[in-house]
Amino acid sequence: MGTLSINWNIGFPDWKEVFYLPLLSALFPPLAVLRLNKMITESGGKIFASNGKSADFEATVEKCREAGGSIATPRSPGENDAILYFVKYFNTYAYLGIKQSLIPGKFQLLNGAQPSYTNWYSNEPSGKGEEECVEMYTDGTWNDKKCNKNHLIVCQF
Ligand SMILES: [Ca+2]
Repeated sequence: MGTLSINWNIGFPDWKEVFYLPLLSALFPPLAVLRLNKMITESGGKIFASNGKSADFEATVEKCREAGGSIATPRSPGENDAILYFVKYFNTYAYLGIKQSLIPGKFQLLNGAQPSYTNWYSNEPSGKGEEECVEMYTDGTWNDKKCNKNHLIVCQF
């Protein structure tokens, strides 16, 4: 085995490739190149990746799960920036792993936890129950939005 590459047409690398990424990218030039090209970003030990494709919220959650990760969920300014990199690169908003709770206008992580970090655009969230998902704008701020838009798939591992 001399080379190792990720087939972005099929999906994301599986968790083993991601887990051993630092080692692998030292050993296998293609991964190092991938990293150099910033198709993968990191913050605080968390890895974020995008395949440049778009999907609605539910499909994004599913694609990320299939890839062995989960939909990107920023918990700090650094993680927000790591996701923002892709949003800017592909110039496409991305859904985040944050959703409206049972209380209209109140948002929570997909596991039900309260977000410890938020980056709402001014006067957002504004949906008053009509906008259950959260999208990231190209300046990194957040907006509550309906879940059926075609947005950039960004996953975390
Ligand atoms: Ca809104």
